[in-house]
Amino acid sequence: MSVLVTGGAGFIGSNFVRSLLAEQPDSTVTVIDKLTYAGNKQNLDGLPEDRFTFVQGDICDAKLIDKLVSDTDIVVHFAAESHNDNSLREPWPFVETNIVGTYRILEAVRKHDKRLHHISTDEVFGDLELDDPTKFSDKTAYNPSSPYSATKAGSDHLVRAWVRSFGVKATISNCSNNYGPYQHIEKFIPRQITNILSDQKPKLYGSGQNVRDWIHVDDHNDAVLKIIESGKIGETYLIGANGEKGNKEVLETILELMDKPKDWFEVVNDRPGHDMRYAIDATKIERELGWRPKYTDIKSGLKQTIDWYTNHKDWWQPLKDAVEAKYLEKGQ
Ligand code: NAD
Ligand code: TDX
Repeated sequence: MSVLVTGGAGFIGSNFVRSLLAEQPDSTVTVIDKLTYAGNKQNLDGLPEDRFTFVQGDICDAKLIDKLVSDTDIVVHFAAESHNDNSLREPWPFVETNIVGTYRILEAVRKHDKRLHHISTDEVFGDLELDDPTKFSDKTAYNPSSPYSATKAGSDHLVRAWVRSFGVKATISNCSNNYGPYQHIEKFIPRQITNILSDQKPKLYGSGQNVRDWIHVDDHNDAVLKIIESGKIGETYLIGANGEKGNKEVLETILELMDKPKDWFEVVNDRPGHDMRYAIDATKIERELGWRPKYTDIKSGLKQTIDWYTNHKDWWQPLKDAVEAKYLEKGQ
C-alpha cells in the first residue's frame, strides 16, 4: 500500500508516519508538507529511505496535489493550520489551508478515484456546559466557535458533499485533544512543560475550569490505522479516550510530576470565545472497529511526555522565545 500523508511533518502526522511504517512493513509513505512554522523535517529523521519520500509543498497547489494523488493508493489528510489562538490573530491561513487545501485534495481523489481519510477535530461540535451529561457523537450537530474550528467544520462538510455528490471514497475522524512527543510548544501541555524546564511559571487561561478530553497521540493514530483498514466508506468516527480533565487539574499534575509546588503558575488573559468543555463518546469506533485506547492513565502518559521534552531540548529551545513573545503581546 502506498500512502500519501499530508501535513506529515507536524505533530500527529509525523507520529502517524512512524507508526504506519513500523506496523505495516509492506507500506510506503510520501509526505507532503509546506513546512510552515508548525512543520519540522527533523520530526521525520531516521525513517527507512527505501520506503519514505518527503516532498515540500502546499496542499493548495492543485498541480502538485494532482500528481502526488495519482501516484498513491490512499491519502491520509492531516495538513491544517491547527492552533486556535493563531486563528484569532490571523484567520486567513486557516481558510486557505483548511478549506481550499481540502478542496484541492478532494478534487484530486475524485479525478483519480483514490481512497481518502480526512482528519478532523471534536471542536467542530462547539462546546458543552461543565454539567452537561451528553457527549459528542457522530450525530451531534455542528456548532464551531473559532475561526480554526469553523474552517475544520467547513472541510468536513466538503468531504461529506464529495462523498454524496461524486461518490468519493472517504472516511472522516473527529478526535479530541492530543498530547505526546513532537507537539508544537505553542499548545497547552508542551507550553507548560517547557515553561517549567525554562524556569518560567506556567500560564493558565482564565479560570482554568475549561475541560479537554485528552488522548495520547499514539492512541489517535492507532484508531486512524483501524479506520484505514476496516472503516466503512462515508462514515464518520469519533476518537476519544475518556480523558476529560480540567486545565487546572492537568497543570497541577504536570507541576507535581516536575517537583514544583501546586500553585506555581500565573493566571493570564483568557482566550476570546474560549470553549468550555469537549467530551467524546467513542463507542461507535470501539464497537464497529474494535479500537481501544492503550494510554488509559493520563498521569503516566504525561510523565512520558515530560521525559521526551526534557530529553529533546535541542528540538524546542530554538522556538521558545518567539512563542512566548507572541503570547506576551496578548497578555497570555
Ligand atoms: P500541526 O500544526 O502540528 O501540524 C500541521 C502540519 O501541516 C505542519 O507540519 C504544517 O507544516 C503542515 N501544513 C500546514 N499548512 C499546510 C499546507 N498548506 N500545505 C501542506 N502542509 C501544510 O497540527 P497537528 O496537531 O499535528 O494536527 C494535525 C491534524 O489533526 C489537523 O488536521 C488538526 O486539525 C487535527 N487534530 C488535531 C488535534 C490536536 O489535539 N492537535 C486534535 C484533533 C484533530
Ligand atoms: O498557555 C495556555 N494556557 C491555557 O490555559 C494555552 C496554550 C492553552 N490553555 C488552555 C486553552 C484550552 O482550554 O488549554 C486548553 C488547551 O489549549 P490548546 O492546547 O491550545 O488546545 P485547544 O484549543 O483545546 O485545541 C486542540 O485540540 C483540538 C488543538 O490545538 C486542535 O488542533 C485540536 O483540533
